[in-house]
Order: sequence, then C-alpha cells, then structure tokens
Amino acid sequence: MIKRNSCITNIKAGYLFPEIAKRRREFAAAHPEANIISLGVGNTTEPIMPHINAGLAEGARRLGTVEGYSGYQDEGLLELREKISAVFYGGAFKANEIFISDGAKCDIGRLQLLFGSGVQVAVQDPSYPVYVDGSVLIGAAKGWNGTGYEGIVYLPCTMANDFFPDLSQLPSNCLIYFCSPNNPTGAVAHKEQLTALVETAIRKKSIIIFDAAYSEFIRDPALPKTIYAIEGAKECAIEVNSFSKPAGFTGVRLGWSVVPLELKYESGESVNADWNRICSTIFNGASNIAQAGGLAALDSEGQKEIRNLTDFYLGNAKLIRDTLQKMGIHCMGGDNSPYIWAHFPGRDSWEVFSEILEKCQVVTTPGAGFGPAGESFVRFSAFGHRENVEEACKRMSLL
Ligand code: PGU
Repeated sequence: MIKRNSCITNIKAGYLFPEIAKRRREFAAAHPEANIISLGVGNTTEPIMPHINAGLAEGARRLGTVEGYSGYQDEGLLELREKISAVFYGGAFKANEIFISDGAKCDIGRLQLLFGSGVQVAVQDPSYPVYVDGSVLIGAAKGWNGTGYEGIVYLPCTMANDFFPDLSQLPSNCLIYFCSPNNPTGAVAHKEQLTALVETAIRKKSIIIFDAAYSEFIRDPALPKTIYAIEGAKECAIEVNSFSKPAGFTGVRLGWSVVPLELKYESGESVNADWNRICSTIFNGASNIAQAGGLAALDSEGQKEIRNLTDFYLGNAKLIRDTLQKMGIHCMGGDNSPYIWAHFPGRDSWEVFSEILEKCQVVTTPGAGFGPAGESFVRFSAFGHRENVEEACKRMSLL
C-alpha cells in the first residue's frame, strides 16, 4: 500500500478549533441542561448587512442571465482587484499584484508552495495555528520536540516585550509570519515596530507573510492597517487579507493576497509570477457571487456597513475586557482587535479553559493552543450575539 505522507505523521495534535469543539460536545453531553455560550472560535455571528447582502443576491441573479453570466476568473474580477487596490492601498498596486482568494486561511496554506520544504519559518509565539501547522504539512517544519516543532523559530511575544518579538532572534533567509492586529494577543504593532520588522526582513533577506485579517478593527489612526504603509515593504512582504471578519463572510468565503511585482527570490526571479502560476494551476478562483458581494462591501455604503459591524464586535470586546479587568485579570487587546488575551499567571491554560467551561458554561480558547508562549493565557473572542456576550460576562463576574 501507499505510505502515509510523513508530513502529516509529524503533526502533533488535531487542529485547535475542532479539539475545542470536541471538548464542548463532551461537556454538553455530560450536562444536557447547560446553556453553553461560545467565546471560543473567532466565528462571525451577525447577519450580513443589507447593502452587502443585496450585492451577493444581485451577483446570484446575474448568473441566471445571458448578459450577466460569468465562468472561471482565475485571478479574480478585474473591477474587484482595482477596487481593493484603491480602498486599502491608495491605488499603490496594479490589478495583477492583487489575487482574489476564497479566504486568508486558504491562501496562507497555498502560499507555502512558493517556498517549499527547505525554507526556515519564523512565527510570533503565540500565533494563529495555521502558520505552524501549514509549515508542518509542507515539510518545512519537522517533528515535535516537546515544546515546539523543529525547523520553526518561535519568537516569543509576551508581556515582557509588549507582545512584539525580539527581531535580533530572526534568522536570515527565512519566511516570517506576522499578524497585526494579532490573533490571539490582540496586540497591534505600531509604525516604528513594523518599520523595524521591514528593515530586518530586508537586511536578513527574508520574506514576511503579513496577515491583516483584522485590519478593519483598527480604530487608532496612528496604527498601520497594512504592512505597505511601511517604506520598503513591497520588496519583502506578501499581505493576506479577508472579507470574513469585517463583512461577515466567514461562510461566504472571500479574501485576497497582495504579491508585489518588486518581490524577488534570491535568484532575482519574480515571486508574483510564481504565485500566478500556482493559483492558475491549483485554484480556480473565488466564487463570482462572493466577488459581487465583495464589490458591494467596498463601495461607500458597504464601507459604512463594515464600520457598523466591526463597531458592534468591538462593543462586545469592551464588555468582555471590562468584565475581566473588574475581576482583576490582566488582559490585552479588545480595543483595535476582536480578541482579548487574558492572563492567568502560573495556571495551565487548558485547565483555565475547563474551569471557565464548567463554572460559567462559556467556551474560550486556551493560549497553549497558539504556541508555547501562550501558556497561562486564555483567548476570548468578541464574535457573538450581544445578549450572549452580556450573559457570559454576567456569569464570569460571579466566578
Ligand atoms: N487569519 C487569521 C489571523 C485568523 O485569525 C483567521 C480566522 C483567518 C486568517 C481565517 O480567515 P478566512 O479569510 O476566513 O480564511 N481565525 C479564527 C477562525 C479559526 C480558523 O481556523 O480559521 C480564529 O478563531 O482564530
């Protein structure tokens, strides 16, 4: 028989969020009377707003007409790529530098095909699990050594360094995953920090994959919403982003990646050309209905709806943060990000997860699931109906 892919054998545990769902199911089975509230996985809960929803509906309607019908569109609708460049990057990119995807997670997985199994990967620790697990799946990271995977450089982001890594630890010629606003810590890197990141990447001949999936939650105008706000970033960074969280498209599936024409490998060859080759080979584009919704999300009415929706989730985040702070729990995030990163000094994060589930019937995400430096933290997600968030806060404050 064919042997199992050894990269899959190297994966230590199941993907974090299904594991949490499993523990929730087990708890529900043992306590059928419990009214469980999830502040665990960052999954949107509010209906898609009317103007954006009308865009989706109109996209579906047009497919049923001769004039409006469309089929494959490999790199995505030209109009959508141009609009993304205009709305998010002040027109700094040509349409052929913007690739429409079915979401940031899917692109994060595919992007590693550009660099293969020989690349050294560095991640913020803690980080969104897909960066590390995706690296293991492609063979860039190897076996589990008890605290982390061999081949991954973990850059601790802790209270001691204000959740920004020590860049002197960054190896040369590596792929750096960087997420801001950060999942899970909620920290948002400021301009000087991102400038240092870009300068270090250029000096160390490395490439950044910048995950900006939560950029629309930034309210402080001094905080950069994109890595391309930093001079030099076009030479060293790919950016992934998504309509999932700001427009409620977690189930619709629409995102994009920016691969600048200036970005080159050591050999001088174009990363953009290879990404085009990969996408046209193993990805046939995002749904054209989703893209019609994306266009509606980017006009002025859609932008207002995004602002309202992200304001709503930020309102939830404030409720959670205020509750935890009143309880004397030190926490980060929740002001320019939908995640609150709460510290339980000296505690095992899975144990805290279980305690909150048992005593409050509230699901969270244990910090250790995001990397070794996540131990003794728990992540609270602000995605939820307001009445559920209020009820969860009420139960927690009685703890
Ligand atoms: N990037 C970051 C940093 C994320 O936190 C998430 C979702 C994504 C990308 C996914 O974006 P899509 O465009 O929808 O693909 N993180 C959530 C959901 C869990 C998951 O497995 O994606 C979370 O709870 O962390």
